[in-house]
Amino acid sequence: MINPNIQWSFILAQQFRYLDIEDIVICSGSRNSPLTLAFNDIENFNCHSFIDERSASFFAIGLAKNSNKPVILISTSGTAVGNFYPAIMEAKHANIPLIVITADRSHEERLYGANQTTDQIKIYGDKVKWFVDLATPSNLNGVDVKLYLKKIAAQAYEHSMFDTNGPIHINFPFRKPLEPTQLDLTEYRIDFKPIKVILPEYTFDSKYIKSLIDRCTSSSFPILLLGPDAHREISKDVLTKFVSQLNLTVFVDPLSGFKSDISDRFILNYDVILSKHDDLPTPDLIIQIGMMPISSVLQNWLSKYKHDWIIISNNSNFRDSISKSNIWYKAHPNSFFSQTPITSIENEPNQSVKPWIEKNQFYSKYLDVELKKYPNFEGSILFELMQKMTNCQLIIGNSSIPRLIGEFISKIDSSTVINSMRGLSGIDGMVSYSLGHSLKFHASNFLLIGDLSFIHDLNSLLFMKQNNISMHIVVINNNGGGIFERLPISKFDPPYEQFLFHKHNLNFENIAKSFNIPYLKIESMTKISLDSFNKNVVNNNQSITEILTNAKTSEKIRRELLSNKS
Ligand SMILES: Cc1ncc(C[n+]2csc(CCOP(=O)(O)OP(=O)(O)O)c2C)c(N)n1
Repeated sequence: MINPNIQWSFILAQQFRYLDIEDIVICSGSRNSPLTLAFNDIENFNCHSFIDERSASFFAIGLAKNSNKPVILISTSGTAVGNFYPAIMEAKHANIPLIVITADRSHEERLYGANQTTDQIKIYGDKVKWFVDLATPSNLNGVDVKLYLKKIAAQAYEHSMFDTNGPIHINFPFRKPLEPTQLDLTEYRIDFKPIKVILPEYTFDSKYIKSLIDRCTSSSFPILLLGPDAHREISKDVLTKFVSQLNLTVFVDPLSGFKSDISDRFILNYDVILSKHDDLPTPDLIIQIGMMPISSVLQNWLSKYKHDWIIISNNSNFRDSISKSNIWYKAHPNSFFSQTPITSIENEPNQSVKPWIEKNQFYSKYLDVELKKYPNFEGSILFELMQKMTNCQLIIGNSSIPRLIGEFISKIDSSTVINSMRGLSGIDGMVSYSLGHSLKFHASNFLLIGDLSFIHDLNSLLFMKQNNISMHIVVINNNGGGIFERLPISKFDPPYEQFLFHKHNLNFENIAKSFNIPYLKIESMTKISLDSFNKNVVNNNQSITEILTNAKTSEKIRRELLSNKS
């Protein structure tokens, strides 16, 4: 006999497959078993199995961000649903397409204290772009169930992908029995005419494009800010063309995914330059692609800025946390600039750019020399490690690591693909996210992460091990939250050490051992330890390297290197 729970799950899953969705992340549970059976049975879905919903959901957004296709995330009812919340927040802020399907009890079983049952209606509030509570599967007479579910899947897809990508939520109630009467599910695999969803592409009226070109060409010192995730919005080829033709100087955020290899007008060292000089030319036009750059020194410098600030972004958040921008082109930068018929060519850098280029080159050499003097400073460690990370994907955790890279790393190999998770800058789910982002990346994957962020997501190591995902995790272990050493609160102890810094004294070797992942401890950065690191990476598909550092000493050196005196 046909079980309607499974039949409905098959129809929904089949329509999703026709919409070219490939990855399904399924969390262990009984109420969602009709969905598990259906998605697992349909050919060409990649189903990933998780025990921890928080880890699963961050893994899903890593996958979705990498493929730019919706990933389906499935859970049972109850607290399992709540564990998706942080990743849904991240997906909303970072515009990641995610289709969350939570199993629930049928409508008549809710609200009366049934086990593992809570109010799941609109549980994610406005963090999701669209919500639907489905009808409970049954043999509905006179209702076209196929059409009903195909339309649900089509709308879910559309909302997750248009006009900005984001998370959506389908609550799916099931009445027992949840299992089929036989193992063979052939009778559920039905053929049907799917709904096609064709999404529009924006084109901009040429008068707006022309006005941007005119604005750039009449400016004496236009700056392009490439913020975090800019590489998701514009390709290197398109960027290279319009930067040189519009004579832009480019300030490159460490998480933008871009490096200095495009032209010498790409300024990576603005943190150290601005820390030491306050007399450099200021821009008279700013264009921003990607999120607001993370550097607080840069943000301070720009807080006095008074001219036009243009944001080009398809993101529905107005990406200006310092309230300086006054023009927003709601466009995907790549298609916007691909449409741009640029004619004005002025390849010689103007007078305002020259001092910036000189300082950028000077500090690139300066940092190379200075960092060598302090081998155990966290900035120097990142410098040395990043020299070794080529032809790979490098995912950068949150907290001090991206800031130190911005401040001290002046060269990143052009073969290194940089990624991060910056929607809300959480320290949660970072390892899981990296595993999702790396699953389909066919080269070495590295994650640079702080110790507290690593501890936050230890459950992910189970999935990493079981699925043999290629990943080398490098934990910069300063035995607490080193970032807080930068703040005035670090002088207020107690409560600082216990409640902010949070010393843990954990033994990471034992943790690595319990997951059977190759482990290396580096107590001091020497040539020998770097060679061991290389060997470990070359010989293993996975590894955990723990590098011991001292947060207070590192912060002292950091300040010295950035101060006017050095
Ligand atoms: C989920 C979440 N909880 C708390 C914070 C606040 N927070 C920001 S950085 C940080 C400490 C991170 O420490 P670690 O990962 O060791 O990196 P380090 O600061 O040493 O670079 C904390 C707790 C956050 N960003 N996200």
